[in-house]
Amino acid sequence: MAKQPRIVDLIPGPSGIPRDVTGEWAAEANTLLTQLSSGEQEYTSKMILLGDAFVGKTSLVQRYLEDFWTENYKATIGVSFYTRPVIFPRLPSCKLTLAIWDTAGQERFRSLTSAYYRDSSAVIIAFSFDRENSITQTFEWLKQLRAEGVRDCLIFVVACKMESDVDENLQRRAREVAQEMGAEYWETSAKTGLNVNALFDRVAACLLKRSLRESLEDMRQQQLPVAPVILRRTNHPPPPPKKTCCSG
Ligand SMILES: Nc1nc2c(ncn2[C@@H]2O[C@H](COP(=O)(O)OP(=O)(O)O)[C@@H](O)[C@H]2O)c(=O)[nH]1
Ligand SMILES: [Mg+2]
Repeated sequence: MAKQPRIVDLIPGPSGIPRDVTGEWAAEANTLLTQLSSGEQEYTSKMILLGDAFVGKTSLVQRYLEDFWTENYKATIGVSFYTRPVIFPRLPSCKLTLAIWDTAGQERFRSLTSAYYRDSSAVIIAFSFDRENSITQTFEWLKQLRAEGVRDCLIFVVACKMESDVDENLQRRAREVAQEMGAEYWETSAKTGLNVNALFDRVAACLLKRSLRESLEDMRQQQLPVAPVILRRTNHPPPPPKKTCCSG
């Protein structure tokens, strides 16, 4: 798939959660950047797509990477891996490469794919309303991720195929699921392109900011002054040890 850089300037938040307004985001990221003494910052962050088969994961990635859509279903075998450089015009000295891991949702590939979960910094847990069971299954996918020791990972619960209306109760349920997981909730359509770029831009922006924070933390750790050794000065030599019944 294509590797043209994606230029991220606007980072809208999904409806229903607080917006991470571009201005605020860039201001905070800039502050972090100025605190880092080295100029250029280049990062690679891994994100992974999980979710039941047929919910629309591969189509989402295809739309993001190639702006391409097809009705034809082609099952993902095991794992597919892509990278995409992301450029932030407001932060010209930063570059992020998104490493995108698209996994197969079929049970028979699960043991194969779970080994790829490690070191994920962000996860898209996808579902679609036409496969009702896939909503509850999102918890299973999160469990799988945790079982592989992935803890500190940004979670995005993503509804796919949202070009047509869906049952409001199911929609509410999906929002609750996301809230329970401490995740952002997004509604997308690979078919129409609805929110697809916005979602990946948001993931990239969050990951860049996180990387900047981590770099800053590392730098601070390295610069921590060594705890001073306090030498007690005495004018007199210490008194000789008292004789006890057990000594010399
Ligand atoms: N209507 C509609 N169908 C979609 C959309 N995204 C994917 N599909 C269809 O859903 C099926 C499964 O898609 P795919 O991306 O392969 O799912 P995956 O198994 O989760 O990777 C395919 O037939 C796609 O054409 C969408 O946004 N709208
Ligand atoms: Mg797939």
